[in-house]
Amino acid sequence: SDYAREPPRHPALTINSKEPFNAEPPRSALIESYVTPVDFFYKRNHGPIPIVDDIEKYYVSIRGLIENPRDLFMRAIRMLPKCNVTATLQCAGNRRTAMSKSRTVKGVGWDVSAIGNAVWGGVKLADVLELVGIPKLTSVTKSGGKHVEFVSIDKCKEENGGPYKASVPLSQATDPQADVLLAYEMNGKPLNRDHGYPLRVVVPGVIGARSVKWLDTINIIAEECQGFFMQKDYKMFPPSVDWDNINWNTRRPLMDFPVQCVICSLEDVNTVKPGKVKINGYAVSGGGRGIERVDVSIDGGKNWLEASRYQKLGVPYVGDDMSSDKWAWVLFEVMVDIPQSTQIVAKAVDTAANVQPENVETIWNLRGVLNTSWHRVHVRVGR
Ligand code: MTE
Ligand code: MO
Repeated sequence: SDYAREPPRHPALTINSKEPFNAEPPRSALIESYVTPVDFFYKRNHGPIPIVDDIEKYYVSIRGLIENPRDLFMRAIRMLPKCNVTATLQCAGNRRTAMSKSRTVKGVGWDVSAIGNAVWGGVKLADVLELVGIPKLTSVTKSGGKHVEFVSIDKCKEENGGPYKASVPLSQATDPQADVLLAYEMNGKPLNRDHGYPLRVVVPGVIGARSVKWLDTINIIAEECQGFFMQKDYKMFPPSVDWDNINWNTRRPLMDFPVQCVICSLEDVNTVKPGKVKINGYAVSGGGRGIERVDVSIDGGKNWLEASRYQKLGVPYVGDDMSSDKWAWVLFEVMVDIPQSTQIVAKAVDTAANVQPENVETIWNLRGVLNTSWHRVHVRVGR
């Protein structure tokens, strides 16, 4: 079958769908380190994992509304200045299972671990586009190009057997500060097959769906990509829209993800001994916005304590561009005293003062995307 040559995977992953392979680590694995080990990084696919055997023959075609189309071999890509960007990738479907409990949604179920933080090594897309004659900070080319489309070599049934694709605005692609990468490394090692070998896009601060793996072609186009995953998926609809009255054209493709925060040190439900319990988790926001605050409640949201935040272990998180990784999550930690069985809640505030919605019902949507409601876990106190 098409799935006969899938790569090996860590047995501790929870498999949410086998073919295509979709899996996430136990939540506890996410808080063991700031940088998520590749084995424990969630895997989100829409088809079989492609095989690129001959790296010497592999190249990316750059074409479309540009003067000088060009095929870039790995050798040429590696000659550009190398950048390492620490960025959190999060699937828009993270926490979908919890949303489906309020009302059924369509999509692969995920607990809270469709997210990971990695050091991506590669070249800036802005430098690559400069090679083909598009200057930095360009929002439209002479021939009318306004978007940059990434086309993969994989095959998805949603594209009728065609490749996965997505686009970002040219202004973002040519902005060196936006840190859009063509990455060939993850955590200092060559990308593995699951994560896009030999080359993938990483769009920091944006839902994972735009970070196209196994890159084949870069198209400079006038309108945003018309592919399935841009136009018929990964959009957020109001709670009133259902499958019989949906009009996909009324909504924009999701890009930046909103502020998110999750408790990872407890499953729902865990039993703890009465007394001190350490609460740990992650918090992250999109668009390069930092985390201003993480609040934790041990009485279901009546009273709150502020958690401490860090990126590097033992170094308090400051949240300015100089001393923190602006595209990366922060881990949080707070000691609480739990005398009796209760509901523990966490919520974050980002540096633009955005807050999370209290209840999932108010943000329910039929595709089950962007569940950023307050994260709640029940603890039973026992012995
Ligand atoms: N790129 C290709 N070619 N095919 C895919 O199915 N899935 C996207 C994105 N890029 C996908 C893709 C989605 S929805 C997400 S969330 C991320 O890849 C997941 O990246 P990861 O598997 O490296 O964690
Ligand atoms: Mo995703």
